[in-house]
Amino acid sequence: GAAQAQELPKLAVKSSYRIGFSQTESDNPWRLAFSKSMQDEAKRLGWTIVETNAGGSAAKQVADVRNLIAQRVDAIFISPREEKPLAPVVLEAKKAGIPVIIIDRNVDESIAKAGNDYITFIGSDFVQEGKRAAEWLVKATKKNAKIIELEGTTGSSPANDRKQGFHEYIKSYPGMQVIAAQTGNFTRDEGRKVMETLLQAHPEVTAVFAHNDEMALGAITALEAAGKKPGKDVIIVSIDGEKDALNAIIAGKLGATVECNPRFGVKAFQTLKDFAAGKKIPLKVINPDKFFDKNNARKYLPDAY
Ligand code: GYE
Repeated sequence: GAAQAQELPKLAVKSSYRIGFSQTESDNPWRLAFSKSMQDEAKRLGWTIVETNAGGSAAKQVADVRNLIAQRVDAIFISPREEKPLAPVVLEAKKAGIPVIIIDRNVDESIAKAGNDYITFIGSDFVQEGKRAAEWLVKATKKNAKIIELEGTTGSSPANDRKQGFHEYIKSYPGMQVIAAQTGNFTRDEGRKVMETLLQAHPEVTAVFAHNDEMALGAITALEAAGKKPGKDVIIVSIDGEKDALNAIIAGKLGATVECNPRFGVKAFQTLKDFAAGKKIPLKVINPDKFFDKNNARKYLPDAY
C-alpha cells in the first residue's frame, strides 16, 4: 500500500548474501582499487558479489542495475556515473523490494532520497575536497594565479561538487582567476588532449586545478610537450592520491593532491550488515580524507594504488 512505499525494503539477517555491485567504469587505478576492495571484502565474508561494469556509459549502467534487479540479488551497491540518469533506477530497485547503498558518487537527491529510497550514501565530501585543493593553491601561488580547471565527467557528483567547493573558496581572492574550464572526463588521455588545446589559447596559464589525478598527470605531459615546467612555471593541484600522483609529487611536478579514498569494501559491507540487523544508519557516511604533498608523499607511497 501507499504507507509501505515510504519505507526502505528490509534485508533479512543471513550468514551470507548475494550482492549486486554496479561499477561505472574500470579505466583508472582509482576505480580498480575501489572494485578490488569490494571483491576482497566479499571474499573475506564469504558473500557472492555480482559486479557489472558500465564502461563509462550512464545508459549501460541503467541497464546493468535493471539486470541486477531482475536477478533478484539481496541488495545492490551502486556507484552512479552521473547524478540524474541513475536516480530513477534507485527507485525501481526500491519498488522491487531490493535495498540499495550508493557508494562513491551520488545521485540527484531531489529524485532519490537517502533513508527513504536508498539506505545511505558512502563516500567523500567532494565540496570539501574542492575547497582543500583551492586552499593549498591560494597559498602555493601567493593568492595570484591564472588557472585552467580540468573538470571531471559532466553531470557527475564529484565534478559538480569539487567545482563548487573550489570556486566558493577562491571567490574571496580576486587574484585567483579561472581563465578556462573544460571537462577531461576524469581520464588521463582526455586530460592531456584538453590541456594541449587550452594551452594554445591560454599560454599565460600559471596553475591547474584538475578534478582528479589522472587528468593532472595528462596535463603534466601536455605542459612538458609545450616546453613548460610543471611544478615551476605551472603549479598543479588535484584530487585522489594515486601512486602515480604521489610519484609526481616526489618528482616536483605535481604540487599536492587531496585524498579521495577508494577503499570502500569494509565500510560498505559492514553498513549493509548493520542495516539488516536493524541498526540506525546515518543518511550519509563520509570518509575522512588525508592530504598529500611533498612533506608526506614518500611516507604514503608504499600504501598507494
Ligand atoms: O576522483 C576519479 C574517478 O567518483 C570520486 O571518479 C570518484 C572519482 C575519482 O574516476 O578518479
